[in-house]
Amino acid sequence: QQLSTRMSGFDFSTCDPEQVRLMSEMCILVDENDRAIGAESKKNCHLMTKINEGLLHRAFSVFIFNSEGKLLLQQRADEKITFPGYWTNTCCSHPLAVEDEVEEVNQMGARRAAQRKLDHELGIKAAQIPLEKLEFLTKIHYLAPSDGIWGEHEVDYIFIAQVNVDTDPSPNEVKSLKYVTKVELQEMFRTASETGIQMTPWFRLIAENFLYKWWDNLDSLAACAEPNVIHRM
Ligand code: DMA
Ligand code: MN
Repeated sequence: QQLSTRMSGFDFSTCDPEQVRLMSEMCILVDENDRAIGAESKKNCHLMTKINEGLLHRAFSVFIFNSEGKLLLQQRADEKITFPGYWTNTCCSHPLAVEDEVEEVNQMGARRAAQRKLDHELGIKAAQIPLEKLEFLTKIHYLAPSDGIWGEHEVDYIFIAQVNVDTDPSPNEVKSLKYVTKVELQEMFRTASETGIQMTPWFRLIAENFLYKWWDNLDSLAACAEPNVIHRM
């Protein structure tokens, strides 16, 4: 234990072993214009000390709406090392520095990563979310601390799909799921400080700046897309 603490600079000994293992996945490092410039472990990409040195990585955020127009939210598992127990959009993670997931044409790498994590986190099978069913909206560059040690600094690819899915969440990824209307989500954000419900910073940013406009246009999302823009928040 002491050895692992010394080697990693962080004591993972009380953490969920799978979440610790996932910290060695290799994320894609990018510059401010989302040009791939290398690869770095998920752990280093999310350490505030490294973020403060300028480390920036590629990520994706998926928003799934059902046929009634309700948004599927997840509460992150307590086992998550960053933002445990927080409520957030349907699914987020990172395309990895592997051949299938670095492909940039038509955002193929990020689409494949999204399909992989929708299954891994939520048990949504790829057949229910074909890659072309993910509507790519835009990219958002943001930085957000989690708890002092950990944080996010990402170029985040935003995807939306309206599809009824079957879910079977992984307990060390997802604590609970729920569908919300626009009014219910606005109420969650508005009352978060009183209810003690924690909402992830990227979800709040996206909600405050983009989400409701997209939500009103689920039938014509292509017209809302800004595929060549990186919004700085
Ligand atoms: C990281 O999500 C991605 C964004 C957009 C915040 P995450 O912490 O849920 O990643 P993972 O599921 O890979 O731990
Ligand atoms: Mn990240």
